[in-house]
Amino acid sequence: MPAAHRAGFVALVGRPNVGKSTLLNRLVGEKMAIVSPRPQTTRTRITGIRHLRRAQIVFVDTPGLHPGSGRLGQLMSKTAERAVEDVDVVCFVAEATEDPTRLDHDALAHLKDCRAPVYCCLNKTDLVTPKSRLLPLIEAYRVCHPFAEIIPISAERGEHCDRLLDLIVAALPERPAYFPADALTDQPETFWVAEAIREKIFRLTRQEVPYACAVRVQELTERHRPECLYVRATIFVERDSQRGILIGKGACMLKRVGAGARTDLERFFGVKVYLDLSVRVRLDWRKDDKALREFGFLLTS
Ligand SMILES: Nc1nc2c(ncn2[C@@H]2O[C@H](COP(=O)(O)OP(=O)(O)OP(=O)(O)O)[C@@H](O)[C@H]2O)c(=O)[nH]1
Ligand SMILES: [Mg+2]
Repeated sequence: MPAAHRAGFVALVGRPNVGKSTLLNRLVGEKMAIVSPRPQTTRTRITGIRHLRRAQIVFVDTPGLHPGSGRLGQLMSKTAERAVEDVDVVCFVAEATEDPTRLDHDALAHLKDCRAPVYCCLNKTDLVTPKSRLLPLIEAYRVCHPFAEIIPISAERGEHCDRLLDLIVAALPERPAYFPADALTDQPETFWVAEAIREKIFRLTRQEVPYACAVRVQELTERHRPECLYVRATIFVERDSQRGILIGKGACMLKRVGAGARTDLERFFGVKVYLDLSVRVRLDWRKDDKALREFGFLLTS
């Protein structure tokens, strides 16, 4: 008897900056979510679909579990909290370098009512030597939640990620695929393009600036003769001073953001990309419900 086909949803949750988006990209095998060394990079629910011969796994990356401040922070927290509802498996991601005596019980509290099996992924094991130093942390996590399993991994290096994938597949229900075999995500291309731009802002600007930015793609069209993808996008900031920083002297910062994003987009789409970027001020947009809706921060349920 051939093994039955399995399919399901898997939420990746955990504190900010623990490597959830890096793990999503690793498990999907494509860069679906942006990654930065700063906490609270991911703002919305991001899906990435992995297709295997006998299984389809829909991974759901989430903003870090964090007591959100401000209207945007609250929406991000809600998104993360809701992600563990109605999924088949939860991966709780934490850092392997964490102090076992100081686990984050607030983040763990979100797993309390979770009906799905929860795998605890201790990420960034490449930073821990010798590996025996992980044992007290594994023990600390073991006693504080009935995890289905605790797995030390390195999302960046790929260590033990295949084993995690096997465990996830085995825990999924038997059912047909949810999405067509070529689907990588259920988000529109414009969202992905906006995120690629936002990633460069997160990597190139400092302090409050990356957090005060939102990106909207107004146009994404294929052009012929010469063959290219034309992208017109606006970066919204909250203040004039932030606009000045983002554009930079002689527009040097905006050029760096654009060049970085264009390289990623050209690699992904396989065609030349013409990126037309502008910066506008939308006063205090993170506190403005109308702007938040326009920029896509709407809870879907
Ligand atoms: N050394 C090491 N660094 C890692 C690993 N996985 C992720 N990182 C780094 O950790 C930082 C945060 O990674 P992200 O994937 O953006 O983390 P996140 O949990 O999605 O963060 P938020 O979206 O802000 O909640 C980045 O600088 C990554 O390169 C790993 O296995 N080893
Ligand atoms: Mg993230």
